[in-house]
Amino acid sequence: MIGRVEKYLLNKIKKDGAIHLTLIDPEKVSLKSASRIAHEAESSKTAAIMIGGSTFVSTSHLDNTIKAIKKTVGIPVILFPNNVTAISKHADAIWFMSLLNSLDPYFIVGAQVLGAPLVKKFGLEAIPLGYIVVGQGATVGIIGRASPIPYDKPELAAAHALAAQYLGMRFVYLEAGSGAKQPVPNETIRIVKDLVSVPLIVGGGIRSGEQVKEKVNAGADIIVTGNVVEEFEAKDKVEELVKQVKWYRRAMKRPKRR
Ligand code: 1GP
Repeated sequence: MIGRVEKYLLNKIKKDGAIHLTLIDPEKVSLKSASRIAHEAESSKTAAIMIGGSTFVSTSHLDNTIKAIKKTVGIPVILFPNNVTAISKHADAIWFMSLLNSLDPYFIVGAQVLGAPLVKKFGLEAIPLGYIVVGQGATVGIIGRASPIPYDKPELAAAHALAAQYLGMRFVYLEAGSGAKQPVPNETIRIVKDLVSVPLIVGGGIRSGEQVKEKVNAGADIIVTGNVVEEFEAKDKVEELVKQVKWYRRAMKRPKRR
């Protein structure tokens, strides 16, 4: 069943052409800066806040971070978990994700089996997501025991994405890894987007408005940025990134030349 947060994301993609989400890693920020970043990102029109990182963070710090963020923003807060310890009852929804190209069944379905009853108990909205690690894989590739899909094999990324769709996952995420030197190539995005019809999320190593424009033009429906927003003034940076999503929207609406 499609819940409130998922409907909100889908409507926003439909209306705006593509959207931007701000990822906050609770391990890297204090409560004060988490709530400041979220507030500034919201005022710069990011569509939702994602909470997660690749390594362990104490559950109480995770809970407190989300509570601090929820006090300052009205947009949805969505969990982006790396394990069962990253589930908090204070969020609005959870990307219920499977790392499709992990070599370890724990990250494909094991953690999900352990986490599902907790998601139910907390009343969290679960949004099914096929998660695919590409390129160098970065920390998430190591922790998730992934066999990252090389950038010169875009057709393999597309086959994984299509399998996710056929398995009933309603979003696909192409992940280059947090802080990746090279974000997901535009050509990979284009090839994946041509094959699948579910919304496509792209993240990892995206740092500039220009890159956002390229990724959205290639077919990304959702752009996720984390590092760059934590490093710079969140307001200015998110404004720069969201502006490019809007640029695309305007370009889409421009009447075609005959
Ligand atoms: C990581 O895709 C996200 O899981 C975002 O990556 O921190 O490099 O923006 P960055």
